[in-house]
Amino acid sequence: MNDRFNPRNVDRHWQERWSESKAFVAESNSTKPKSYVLEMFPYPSGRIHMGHVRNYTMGDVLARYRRMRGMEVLHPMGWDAFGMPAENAAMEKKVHPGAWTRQNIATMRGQLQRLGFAIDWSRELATCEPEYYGHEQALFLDLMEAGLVYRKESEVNWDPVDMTVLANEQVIDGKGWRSGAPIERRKLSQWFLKITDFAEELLEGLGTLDQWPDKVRLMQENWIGRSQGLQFCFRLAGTPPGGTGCDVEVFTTRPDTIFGASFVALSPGHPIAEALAVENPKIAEFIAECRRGGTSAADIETAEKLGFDTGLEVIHPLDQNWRLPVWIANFVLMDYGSGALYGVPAHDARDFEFATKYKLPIRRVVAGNPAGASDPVVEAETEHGVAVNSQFLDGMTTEQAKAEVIRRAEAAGWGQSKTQFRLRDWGVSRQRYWGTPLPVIHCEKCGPVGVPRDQLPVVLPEDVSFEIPGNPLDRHPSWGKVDCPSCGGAARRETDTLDTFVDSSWYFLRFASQPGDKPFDRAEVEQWLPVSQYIGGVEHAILHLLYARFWTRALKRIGKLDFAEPFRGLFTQGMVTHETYRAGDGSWLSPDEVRRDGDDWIHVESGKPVSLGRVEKMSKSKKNTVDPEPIVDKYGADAVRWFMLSDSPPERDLEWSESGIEGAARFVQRVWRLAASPASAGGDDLALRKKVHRTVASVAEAIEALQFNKSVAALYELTSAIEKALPSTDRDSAVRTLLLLIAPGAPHLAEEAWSMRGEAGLIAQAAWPTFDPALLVDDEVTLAVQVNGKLRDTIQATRGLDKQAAEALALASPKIQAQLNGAEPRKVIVVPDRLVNIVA
Ligand code: ANZ
Ligand code: ZN
Repeated sequence: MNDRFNPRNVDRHWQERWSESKAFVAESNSTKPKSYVLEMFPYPSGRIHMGHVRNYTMGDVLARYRRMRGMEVLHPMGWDAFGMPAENAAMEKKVHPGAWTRQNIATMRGQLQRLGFAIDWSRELATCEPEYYGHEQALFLDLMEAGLVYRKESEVNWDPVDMTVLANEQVIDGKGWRSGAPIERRKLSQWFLKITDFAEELLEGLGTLDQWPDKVRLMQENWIGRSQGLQFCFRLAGTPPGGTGCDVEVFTTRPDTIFGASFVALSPGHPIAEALAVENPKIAEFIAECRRGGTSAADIETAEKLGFDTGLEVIHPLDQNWRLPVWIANFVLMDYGSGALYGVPAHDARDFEFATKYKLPIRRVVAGNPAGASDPVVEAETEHGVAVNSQFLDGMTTEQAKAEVIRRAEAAGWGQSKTQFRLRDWGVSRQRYWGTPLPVIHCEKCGPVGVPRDQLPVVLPEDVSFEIPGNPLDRHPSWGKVDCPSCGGAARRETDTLDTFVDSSWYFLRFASQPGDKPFDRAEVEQWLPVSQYIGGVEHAILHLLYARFWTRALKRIGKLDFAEPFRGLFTQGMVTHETYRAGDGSWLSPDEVRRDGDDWIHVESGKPVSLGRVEKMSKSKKNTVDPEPIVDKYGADAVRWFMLSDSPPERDLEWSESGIEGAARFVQRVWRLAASPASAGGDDLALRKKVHRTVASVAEAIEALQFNKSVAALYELTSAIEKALPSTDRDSAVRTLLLLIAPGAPHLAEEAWSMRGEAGLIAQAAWPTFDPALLVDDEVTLAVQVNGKLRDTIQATRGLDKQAAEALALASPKIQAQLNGAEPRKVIVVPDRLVNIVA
């Protein structure tokens, strides 16, 4: 027997045993209660980073724990394997995106296996393989047949030098990230999924997600962005009065401010603006100017306000003699509301900025109270109050005035109440190679036609080059040439691929069920889903989770599933952070380029002083990353796993430190020494036995609440208690229980010690220890003894002592007898298990 635990040999040994015995293969047909534990699957960027290690360790502890609790656990792993980095690598390193991706997967799979995660590798999948994306194409066709897919012209970021479409994150300060060329907005015909059909449901569904963090639900709520307001039409001046014609439709959430309107603004993409541009080159030029710069809402929000007065005027709906000028303005979004608004500079920040710049009237129509009606407006006042300078609305509260304007508009027929969502339909077209080909064929005669199902998967061609920018699918000599499935004439394939968020919108279904001939088997999926616990980074709080929720609801609507929400529990873990270091010239240095020298830091190579920066999220740009692999080699998988669990609450950031990992490694050895100590010759230790039972209860409670640091703290305590205890039967059994309790977190150590002690089977498959509730109560209590209300002694007593016995005990105390000095107590008050007060 070894006196040191040696992970170098042991880790691999147990990993092989688990794999041979299929210890973590999930049986869909099992009659045990099922539990689906899932961590967000990784993008195969090259190597595992500490964030992955932390994320997957948490899920692993839960999965292993639930298995020990007798559940059939599904804990799978796969690869979110399509995406831009593979194409960038193809351009830079001249390697095929597929080869690059598959190589990365092989490396990262090995790294994950080296950490001993209890994963059902038989269900591994990679979204870049036709065995996966072919089924995605089938699901896309299902949604298409259900009318949830459409094509529409939409703006993209166009890089005029690289001649390619850029994603929003590739536009930096309005310029292409590679070319540095100013980005233009271009219109392209693109595919959309009708997520807006589900806006109300997705919002309401948040109310059922009581095992999600509040902050994530709030972020989703804001993203869906439900607004209640009024939609109405302005008539252009000069059009005949009356009638129901609609010249400029607007949406407002503040109909109460209608008498504060001072202009109407159209989006540069508004049909009226475009029609005017045909006649007027100045307007055309202005629109072109607005198109420069990124398409993201944030880009538009922060850009300087630009406007162009069209010279047109509209009639105020509540005053036939009142004319408002019609402008074209860059801050009006084409795809929100009606693509037009009326501006109220006094009560909207953007309108205020615009009106100030273009010298348009600023008229107060809301005040804190009626007396403030003529107070000057020095900045936009967006708070609610009472209506002023607003004719029949004067004196009404903002809410009353809103309702009154809507009532009048509806009664007179010029407008109607409207619920507007900020959520946009999901544009899924990407003009890229490394993604799921959209299963559509374009025919001159028939229009876009879905690829017949017996021709799926539409496989990406392998023979492509990335020498020239743009989408290689567009240039491929033969891949795009096909016959129209409907008329048989010559047609061409769609060359757009799907947004990779589509791939991650249903992978959790495919993990649960993997038939060859369809995306999933409904009955099997329903065995496992909803996912019991989903764990991942908060950076996915909005898009990924919303898209997955939508996709699930869409499949439910078309009768392919019977549940609406895919993830019952959600946990968002904190980041792994590290100190940062900078050389004298300001450049970042990595942790292994520096060394500590007393309180100072030195650059190893040059010997020059280094300044210590803040503790920040590990990132390549700040060079403060620590590669897990050499750490695992040095300390073993269990020490790394243990450190990931121990130092901070899982939702908070965890600072990586050398001392932290060393502490974890020492703990592993301490447990090993206890496990290796010889069995005793017998004897009881009731105190230790109680400690064990309490620890069993508290570790289970902490793991179930995902408070891993608390479970670790309880195990540190138990370990110390065992170390201090004298040999006894209770001590032997305490060691055995300790091994079971650490098994989810430090599984290699636990298995090795388990087998060394001659226990049968794998500890990974052993039953979680039970506890006796009677032993949880501490039956010693501390009684405070007072004389005339002053504390004079504390005494240990058995819990539940009756009043007489407590009184006798208190009076027997030498300290109390000294206090009483022979006097007879006049009265004794006893609060059971707490206090004895003697009045003398
Ligand atoms: C008049 C008004 C007065 C407005 C006021 C606000 C404050 P939310 O709350 O986000 O739904 N708006 C309407 N269509 C727009 C578009 N296509 N692009 C940009 N802005 C648009 O925003 C609704 C408000 O945003 C609307 O209410 C409208 O301005 C503006 F004191 O109308 B408001
Ligand atoms: Zn055709």
